[in-house]
Amino acid sequence: MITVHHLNNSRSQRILWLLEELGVEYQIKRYERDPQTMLAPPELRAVHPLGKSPVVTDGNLTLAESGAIIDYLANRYGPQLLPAAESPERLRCNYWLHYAEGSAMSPLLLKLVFDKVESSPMPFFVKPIARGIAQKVKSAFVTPQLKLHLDYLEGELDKSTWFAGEAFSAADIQMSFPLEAAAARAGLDASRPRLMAFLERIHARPAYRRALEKGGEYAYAK
Ligand SMILES: N[C@@H](CCC(=O)N[C@@H](CS)C(=O)NCC(=O)O)C(=O)O
Repeated sequence: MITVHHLNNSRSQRILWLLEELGVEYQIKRYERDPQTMLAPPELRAVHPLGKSPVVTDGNLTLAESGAIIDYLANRYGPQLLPAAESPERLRCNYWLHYAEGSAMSPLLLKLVFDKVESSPMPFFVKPIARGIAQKVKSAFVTPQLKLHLDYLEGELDKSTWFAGEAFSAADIQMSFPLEAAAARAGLDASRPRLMAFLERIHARPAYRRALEKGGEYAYAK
């Protein structure tokens, strides 16, 4: 039996969605973020040393890292979510499985961190310095990088309906999280209509809705 170690409001939501798309039986083990630090609880480290979500166990196998998990589950249980082996679409699918976490998430994470620096309570005499540094990093690096990635992604969805081509695939599930995060907190809006239409399309999928019901709190499904 597949077990998804699922943290509220997190990337593991996309694993639940994948499994709903595949129609495979699975169980969920739930973990709650610490409301102050937003970190996962220490119990998750008993499953994988990094203690991050998602982690999936399947028989004797324990697997972390969303892209690797999606690749494994789609190969093992759902070839229908992978383009034909050795096709150009398969290469594209593989590209997005890596790109989502390897490239797209970096500026999003930096934005989260520097927004926190700006808004965190601190002694009054440090505040202007901390704010100044955060704003400088954001304006010189983070905001232009976010724009670069979002413009690129908008252009990619002009070439094909879904990320790997004309068919919905595992790539779209993996790409959902950076795009949902960008819409929630990094300025993705109606000025990029293809990306917004992508989010609308995935949010309307019955499997996505079922995964939401099973997963519980998930702030990014707007
Ligand atoms: N690149 C990893 C990132 C894993 C990750 O950072 N997960 C977050 C949830 S979105 C997490 O567990 N955060 C809580 C923590 O770091 O304690 C993946 O895609 O699986």
